[in-house]
Amino acid sequence: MYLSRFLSIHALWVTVSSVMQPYPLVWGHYDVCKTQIYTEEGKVWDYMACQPESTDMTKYLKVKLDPPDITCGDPPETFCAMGNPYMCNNECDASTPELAHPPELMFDFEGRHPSTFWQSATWKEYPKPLQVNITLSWSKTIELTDNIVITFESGRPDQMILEKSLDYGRTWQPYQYYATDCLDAFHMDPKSVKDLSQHTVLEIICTEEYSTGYMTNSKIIHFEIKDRFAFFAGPWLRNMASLYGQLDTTKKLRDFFTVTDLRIRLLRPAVGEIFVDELHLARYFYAISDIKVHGRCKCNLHATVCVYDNSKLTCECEHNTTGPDCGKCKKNYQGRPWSPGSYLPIPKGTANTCIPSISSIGNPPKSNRIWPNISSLEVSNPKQANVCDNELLHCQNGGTCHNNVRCLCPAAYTGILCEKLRCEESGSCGSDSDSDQGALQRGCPQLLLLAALLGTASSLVF
Ligand SMILES: [Ca+2]
Repeated sequence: MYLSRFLSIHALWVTVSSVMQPYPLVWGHYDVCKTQIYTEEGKVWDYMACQPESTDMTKYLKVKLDPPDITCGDPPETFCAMGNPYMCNNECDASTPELAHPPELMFDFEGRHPSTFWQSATWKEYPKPLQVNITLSWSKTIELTDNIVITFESGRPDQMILEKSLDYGRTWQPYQYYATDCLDAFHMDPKSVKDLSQHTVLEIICTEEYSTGYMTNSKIIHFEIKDRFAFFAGPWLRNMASLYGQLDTTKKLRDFFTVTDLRIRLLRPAVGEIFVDELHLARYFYAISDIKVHGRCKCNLHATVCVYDNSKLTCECEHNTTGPDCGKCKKNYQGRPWSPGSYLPIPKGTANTCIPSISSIGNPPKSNRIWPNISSLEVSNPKQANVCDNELLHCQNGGTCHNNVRCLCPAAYTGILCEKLRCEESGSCGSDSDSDQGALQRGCPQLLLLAALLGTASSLVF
């Protein structure tokens, strides 16, 4: 009986929701690019910002090793057992499938025992450094949505750099340094992501958290995407509106999570002691069983589908846009300059569709601004650039845009776009004793509903 009542309520909700179009049934996912609505002029399309779902991006990458012949087994060699450095009769032989450790074993399905893994040659040329670059290429800009996780089968390296490229491998920037001794290896003070803040979230740090020696049990290295999101969306990523607001207004932040390639630079294998044991150099090598990279194609909020065809990812562009990233207007749709979609206003964003060219009326209208140009994350000094306007970047919750540099928020709200409840900052939301009850009653239920809806998606979809 309860089930049938639930189903009828659910059916009613679906009916009400359909009538209430244009909002898609699920808010905050940006999974619909357009929907038909009824207006006084009849049926018309309503366009909204949209993006592909977050997915396992290792299915679409190409892997390259440098030096190319660094994988063990050609010629066959022996190495010491993991965890027992004095049992050195294990064999790696590239020509025998059971004894081979090729690079693709870093990306196969891991769930059986024992793990499958890639393994390098051993450090037999010591003291010449044993260094390996592992490059992962997508030939497409992608946006990372979850932690990069590298699982070692050997000890975690004493020194390693994770790097990223935004231009298909032409130039590289460090993402994070990893070392047992940051000062010694990279002349950097050790830090962890927890030491960062909203204002320093883009800082490149060296961490000692993941490099503790040869014999430790933990084999995992993270690059912490979610901890960085949490500076804006809260520890459980509930306040995604705030994160979306920041990603929209701060190009540098968005670019930080965007890559075309990643490069893992293994600079010194796990030694775990002060001196390298020169009599047993077969103890030292790199072995990786799994690499996880979650993300989505970057389609500038103009597509929900990204197809993999001929070993290449391409956005299926909507909103009259075209190009691998939907980065320009289609021919005959250049009536105004191309612009990416916007996450704001929540929940369905702004599509910024390309409109038909007006070839008969001279020059097309010029847009004042296409993308907000905040040059740093110092949002406490918003005079640096446009923060809001009345077209693309709306102040939320009844805030008004003041000279394009800041939102004037109602008393109950705060944040760069008035997206945050002031009571959240003081931790008094929902408290009966809160003096600003009126504001609470107006604001909290609406925001909590939004937070709940977004929260269901936050584990996978950012
Ligand atoms: Ca594997």
